[in-house]
This record gives sequence, structure tokens and C-alpha cells, in this order.
Amino acid sequence: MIRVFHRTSMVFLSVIALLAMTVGIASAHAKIKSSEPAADSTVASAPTQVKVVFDNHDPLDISGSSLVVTDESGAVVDLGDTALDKNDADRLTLVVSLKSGLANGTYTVKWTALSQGDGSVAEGSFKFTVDAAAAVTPAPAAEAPTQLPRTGAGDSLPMMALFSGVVLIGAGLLIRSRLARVN
Ligand SMILES: [Cu+2]
Repeated sequence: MIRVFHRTSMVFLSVIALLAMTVGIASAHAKIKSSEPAADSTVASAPTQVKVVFDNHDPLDISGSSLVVTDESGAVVDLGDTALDKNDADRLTLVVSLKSGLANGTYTVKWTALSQGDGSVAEGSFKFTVDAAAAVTPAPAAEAPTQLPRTGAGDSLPMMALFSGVVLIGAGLLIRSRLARVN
């Protein structure tokens, strides 16, 4: 009886331990530490690459790791050359090149990170926005002329007319007095 109980409790404890380990490992799988462009950021010029630095228990295995960047229509805008950043000795940084001259808009970076240690795969996504100032300026500038004269001229025209009238009357009086003097 004691032996059976012992065995059962060992199995029970093993299951609990396994569950705890699984949960522990799951929460420690690769996650983003930082990125360029940063998640949810807006950049003023089109980036030429996306770099993602991961926080993970082991180096990343490039065979199962990738960055895929898509535009708002879902079209892929990266060059499919995801690689480990050679400058990161920890092998926790992925880099992918982007097509040149990306248009203004919001882009999605979908990442997949395969861990060398336990072969676990983590994935997720984040967005960044390209908003070049030059492409934004013309819109508000085009609206301005249609509104300015209406309100501005409406107030200043009567004043201008009044001022012109005063000047004309003044000039007329001056000319009349001069003519009167001559005669
Ligand atoms: Cu893991």
C-alpha cells in the first residue's frame, strides 16, 4: 500500500513539475527586446532595413527565424534576406533588408524566432509607420487659399474703402483750397 501510494504521488509530482517547467519555459521563450524602427513608432523617412533584438535563453537558429515586412495591402516589402546581425555576438538580433523608397503608410513586421537551446518557436508582430514630412505638407497648403480671402477680405475691405474715401475727400479738399487760392 505504501509503495503504491508512493509511486502514485511520484507520478503526480512529476506531472506537476513538468507542467511548471513547461509554463516556465513558455514564458521565457524569445520575445522582442527592442527594434529599429521601434514598435508603434513613426519614422520621417523610409527605412532601408528592419532590425529586431530578442530577449531569449539561447541564441537564435537562423534556419527557423525570419522577419517578414508587409504594407497595408499585405504585399511583402522586404527582400527576404533575414540574417543574424553579425555585430551581435549573442546571436539574438535579426535583420532584414527593405525595398528602397517605401511609400508613406503603416507596415507590419511579422517575426518568427527559433531558439537553439530547446528548439522552441516564438512568433509575433508589430507595426511602424512611415510618414515623410515632404509628402504631408502639400495637402494643408492647398486648402489655405480657398479659406483665407473669404474671412480676411470680408473684414478688411470696408476698412480699405473707408480709408480710401477719407484720402480722396482729403485730397479733393486740398485741391479745392489750392484752386481757390489761385483764383
Ligand atoms: Cu524556449
